[in-house]
Amino acid sequence: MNFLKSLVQKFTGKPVDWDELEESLIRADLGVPMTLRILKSLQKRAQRSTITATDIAEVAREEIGRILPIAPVPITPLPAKPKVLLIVGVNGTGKTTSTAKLAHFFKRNRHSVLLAAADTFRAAAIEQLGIWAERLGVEMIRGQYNADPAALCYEAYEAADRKKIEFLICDTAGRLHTKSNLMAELGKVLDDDAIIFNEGVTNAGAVLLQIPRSRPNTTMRSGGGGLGWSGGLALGAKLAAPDRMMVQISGDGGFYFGNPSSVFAVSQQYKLPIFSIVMDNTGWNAVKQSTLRVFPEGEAKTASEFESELAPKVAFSKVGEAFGAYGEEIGDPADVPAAIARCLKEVRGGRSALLHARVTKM
Ligand SMILES: Cc1ncc(C[n+]2csc(CCOP(=O)(O)OP(=O)(O)O)c2C)c(N)n1
Ligand SMILES: [Mg+2]
Repeated sequence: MNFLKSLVQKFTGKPVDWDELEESLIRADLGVPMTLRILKSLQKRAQRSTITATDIAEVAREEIGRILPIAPVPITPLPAKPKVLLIVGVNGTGKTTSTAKLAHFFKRNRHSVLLAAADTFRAAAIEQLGIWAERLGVEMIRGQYNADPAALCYEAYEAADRKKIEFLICDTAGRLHTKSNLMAELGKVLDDDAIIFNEGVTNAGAVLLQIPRSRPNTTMRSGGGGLGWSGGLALGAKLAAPDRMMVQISGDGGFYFGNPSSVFAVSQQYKLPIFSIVMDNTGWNAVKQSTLRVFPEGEAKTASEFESELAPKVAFSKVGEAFGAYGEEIGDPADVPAAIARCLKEVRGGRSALLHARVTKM
């Protein structure tokens, strides 16, 4: 374990600084309860003798061992279809290496394995897994960078099923997914009375799943397939219920159909402040996905050209600003909570806010 090695290095040849140790353990992603257990056990030892770096590693190993199951459940294949192992975790925790280790383990036990390089985000991730696949002599399904990882996993599953492979291991990207993060943060701060106009298309699920609604009539979807309704509807609702927060959420494509300049002009003229969010995935993902469903191996896929990209350099928030609204653009999950707070403050203060969020690319 690398983190144990680095712990030993850090604490060798000096008296233990408990605060520093606590911080190191937390930083190693052990979590608060495990960190406290390790510290407690070490402090008990410290009453008897001086703690060294080796003690730290030993106790950490012991305490971690204690929470692992005594008899691990063996991973066995399913009777007639591939068993899927989806490897998830934050950056730098060894997902790709673990994928390779698992593949090696299964192969050694005479099982068939297929790998899916579903980390289509991090530079060189696909090649890194490719090297492992080659060394281990297992097949790997790869896509292009920025390709939809879910579509790739689906494709890999079909291949595994067709070839009667027992285990499919999908290596995924370790980054935070902005759209879920964004909606989860919004879900935390909206009150029960706020009304959500969910015009998301392929990202509609993130809105539905992450914003809890406990009261009736506080969330709306379109009754049909036509896009462009959410801005106008949010304005109308604000007219009917001036004291409630109206949150319009759409994709970049849907946003265009809603005549946003008219929406913000009306909002300004009639003092109807709403909170609008554009989940910008750089295009019409629905169009791309439906093309792939009809022609999974078609020309469009081969050329990676779906004619569904929208202008990549649009500053959507400026459309709102042109009509006196507050505008902001974000792309980093870390900026989400503060940006939402600023927007809500503006809306409560009487002017609309338009948050342009660059989410996971289609
Ligand atoms: C008025 C209107 N024009 C065209 C369509 C066809 N259409 C369905 S989904 C879609 C793309 C939507 O893009 P976006 O809002 O960015 O959502 P994403 O697919 O990227 O999740 C289009 C053009 C429609 N539903 N309504
Ligand atoms: Mg889109």
